[in-house]
Amino acid sequence: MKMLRLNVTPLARQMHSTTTSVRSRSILAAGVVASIGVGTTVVVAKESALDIEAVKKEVATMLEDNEDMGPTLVRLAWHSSGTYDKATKTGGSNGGTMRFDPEINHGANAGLAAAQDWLEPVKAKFPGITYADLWILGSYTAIEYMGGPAIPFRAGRTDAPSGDHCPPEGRLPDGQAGPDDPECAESIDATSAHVRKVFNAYGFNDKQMVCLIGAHALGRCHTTSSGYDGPWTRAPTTFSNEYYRLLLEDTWTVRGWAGPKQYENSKTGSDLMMLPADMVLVRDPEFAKATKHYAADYAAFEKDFAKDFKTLTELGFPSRGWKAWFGL
Ligand code: ZEM
Repeated sequence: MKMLRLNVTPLARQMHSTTTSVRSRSILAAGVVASIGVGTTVVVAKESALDIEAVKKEVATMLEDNEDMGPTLVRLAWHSSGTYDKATKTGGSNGGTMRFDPEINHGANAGLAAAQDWLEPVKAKFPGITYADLWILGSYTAIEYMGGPAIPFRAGRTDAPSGDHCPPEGRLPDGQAGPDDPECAESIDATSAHVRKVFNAYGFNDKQMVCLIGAHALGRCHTTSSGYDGPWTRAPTTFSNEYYRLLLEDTWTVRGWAGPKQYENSKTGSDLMMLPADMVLVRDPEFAKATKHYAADYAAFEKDFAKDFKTLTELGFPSRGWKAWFGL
């Protein structure tokens, strides 16, 4: 009996497992039969990489044509994952349920049908990958493309067959909680409590929530989607810790306009924005500790973000131990 040797680096192991698990559903016929240990037979792909690398390349080519898609692809993955509820072990990225009504029509998901459509040509070219996996892989590709960390991808999410599997609305955070005046203490407390409640329900602590919200270095608010308006940073398609630095160093005042309550910078222009939920990252003392830490140390942010975003996007997608290596 031939033993399969697995003396590879951790990153290579991840890539190996993704390759085999995607392949096991898509181009199994191309595989070879191998045996591991006693009496266990698995099919291992013969060629390397269907490949996750080829899918990533396809997404990267799309981003070359329109780099503004990058942040929205990150948001697609976040919203498909941020429906997880640790208490009931429901929701999360497994299932790709945001394809269906009612989830696609949840208020928080406004604008994300377009992001799903962008990935359709990739899905058409690589039908072996599930939507649920493609959305997460798309976000990892975008993060890397925008200069952020390479996040090891684990494939194997399945697509739910219908909207019957959608999670309930209300698990994703709102831009503000509590009284309408975001300057009052009650509103600041209520918004911090809201952010904690939402992220605690996924299983994250204060430092992890601050780290994940650091994704607001990317992209912008669209009045046509959330009603809020504008970018958080001046380099919205570059992964960075600029968001924390701006939160701490600029002066933020409530913007006088007809839209929902949001802040604008007043020290270095009035071209940027913060949500009330962003402002609690400096106004809440515990959150502020993490904000200062990440503003001062990009390497720490990059490292923690890679880890926390992987955790977020694997919520409800349980590790299957050694079997995951072989797509079982
Ligand atoms: Zn966001 N986010 N988010 N976020 N988000 C928006 C856009 C983006 C909150 C929120 O209300 C909003 C996380 C956490 C939280 C991104 C990533 C991540 C928008 C604007 C709003 C209103 C949507 C629009 O109009 O298109 C709140 C309240 C959060 C927690 C308290 C986490 C965590 C994220 C990833 C890890 C990204 C990349 C965008 C930009 C999307 C784009 O299309 O440009």
